[in-house]
Formats: sequence, C-alpha cells, structure tokens
Amino acid sequence: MLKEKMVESLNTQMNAELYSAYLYLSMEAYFEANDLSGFANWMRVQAQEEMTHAMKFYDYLVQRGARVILTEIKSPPTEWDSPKATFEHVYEHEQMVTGLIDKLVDLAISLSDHATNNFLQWYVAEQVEEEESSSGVLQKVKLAGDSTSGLLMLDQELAQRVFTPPLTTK
Ligand code: OFO
Repeated sequence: MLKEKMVESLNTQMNAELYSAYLYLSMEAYFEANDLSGFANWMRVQAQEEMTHAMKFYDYLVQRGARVILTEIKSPPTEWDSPKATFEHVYEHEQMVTGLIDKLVDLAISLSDHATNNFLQWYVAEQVEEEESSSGVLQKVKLAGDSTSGLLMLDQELAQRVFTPPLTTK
C-alpha cells in the first residue's frame, strides 16, 4: 500500500505531466499561427507523449489501490518571441521536470518505497531523452539563426516526427 505522502506526490506529478501536455499544445498553436507546421507537428507529438506520461501515473495509482485526484491545470503561456525562445522554454521546462522526478525518487527512497522507486526509474530514463531531444532541436534552431531557408529546412525535418503509442502505460 502506498503511503499518503507518496499518493499526494504522484498525483501532483500527474498534474505536472498534464500541464506539460497543455504547454506543448499551446506551443503547437503558436507555431500553427506562424505558419511553421513542422514545428507544430513536433509539439503535437510532444504533447501526446506527455499524455502517456500522465496516464502512466494514473494507471500506477489505480494499480496500487490509491485514489487518482484530478485538479485544475494552470493556463500555459500563449506567445513566444521566436522559435529559438520557444525551444529554450522547452529545454528549461524539461530540466525542471527532471528535477521534479528526482525529488519523487528521493521521496520514494526516504519512505523505503522500492516499488515506486522502481516505477519511477522509467521516468528517470525518459527525462534523459526529453532533455536530449529538446536541446537537440534548440541547437539546430540556433544554427539556423536568422536564415529563413534554414528555418524552413528545419520545419520540414520536424514535420517527420511521429508519435508512437506505447503498448501499455502500465
Ligand atoms: Fe513528461 O516529460 Fe516532458 O515534461
């Protein structure tokens, strides 16, 4: 059985993952409004991934007989200064989420909750990928600089990203 503090913290992280989905959907809308449909596609896929992150927490709570509590999701920003500023935000956001996951692991260890620690290791690995992929795009945006053709080539590349649904969120 999960301890109360763990249930509360897992629900909080589920909300944070839903916020991440919200944030990336807002970035998608920003790119669509600026005629960069490839960048928008990258954000759509990112938002879909965040939903699976949230659902993994949801399913784990249910599996452990704990209550899922859905709470208000705060509004994300709607405007950014440039694609570069947008991806700087994505990279910063993912580093912040890595910190949240690390704190959850610390909590699981302090409660001797080995099952939850084991469950959270999937997120520890996932955050390495999240930081790598967002900083990778950020570097390319920086390389494109003020070049419209560079940005359009990158837009075409980002249009290729495809969401692969996980076989299970459990
Ligand atoms: Fe859920 O990893 Fe991004 O935020």
